[in-house]
Amino acid sequence: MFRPSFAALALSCLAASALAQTKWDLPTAYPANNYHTENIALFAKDVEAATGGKLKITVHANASLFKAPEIKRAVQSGQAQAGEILLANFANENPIYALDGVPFLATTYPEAKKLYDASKPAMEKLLAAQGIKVLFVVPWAPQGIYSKKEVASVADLRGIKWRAYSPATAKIAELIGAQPVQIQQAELSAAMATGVIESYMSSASTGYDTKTYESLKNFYDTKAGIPKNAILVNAKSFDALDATTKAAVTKAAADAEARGWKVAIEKNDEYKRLLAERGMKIHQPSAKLDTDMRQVGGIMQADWLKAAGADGAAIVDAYKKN
Ligand code: PCA
Repeated sequence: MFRPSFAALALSCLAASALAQTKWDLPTAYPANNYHTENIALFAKDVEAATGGKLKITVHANASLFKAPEIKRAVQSGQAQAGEILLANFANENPIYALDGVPFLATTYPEAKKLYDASKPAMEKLLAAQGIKVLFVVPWAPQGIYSKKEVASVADLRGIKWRAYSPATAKIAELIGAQPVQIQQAELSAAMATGVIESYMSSASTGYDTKTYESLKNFYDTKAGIPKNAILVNAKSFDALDATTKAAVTKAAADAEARGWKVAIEKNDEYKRLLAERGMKIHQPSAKLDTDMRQVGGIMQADWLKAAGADGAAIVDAYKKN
């Protein structure tokens, strides 16, 4: 009679659990030491621990698997089971994605959270129609302006080369008369070093991650809005999981969202301090620069409302009421 040895049994168990393991790739466009990526890595670790290794999520940082604008399509088509996107990058697909890129609509974290809550159902519905489920959403820091030269008003930005990362940041350039160049964060350091750009709008964290202080010396803390990243999963990949694995993913995602907002808020001042330590001049915008930028925001808010129609107006009303 065949009696399997303990070793053989152990081996076959191992083989069975290896077979039962599901593997997801999760591309992101930001560096491994950015708080968004660190938060995603913790999410992956939590999922692996909670499922006893049944679901393994591999995070691919710094646009190494897909470039920022390609990640949404990769998740939609299942080329990657999961991925992180900057919602505002997809403004041209639907105005709902553009909402947090509209300057001065939400300038503080509590406002950004309210704007998120107001837009969440519409955003999730839109993505669900494309076969995508939202796992969690985490904010960047308030957007300021980096510039090689000192800037007293937007007139000082006229004609200069301005890096844009989204349709909204390109539109800002157009409205202030700067020359927009679309460059994703992974290529930003090189673009600055070679003089392809002289200014851009982004967060203190991106300035730090890209060593902007080596090329541009001024940061104007305009707090022009708080864009967000969303971590997405292909709905079919999610639906293929068993119930306990699904529950583990959902729980880890909720934890990651809460942790991500907390860390984002805590790190904003730290990033500005780190920039200053490395030679960046952190300026409060002059009254004129602030007024000029708010004027740009007003135009873009009106444009957004026009593009987003009654559904958009309802979201903004709900946001302003809360
Ligand atoms: N950093 C990203 C998007 C928004 C932000 O703060 C970037 O500059 O690409």
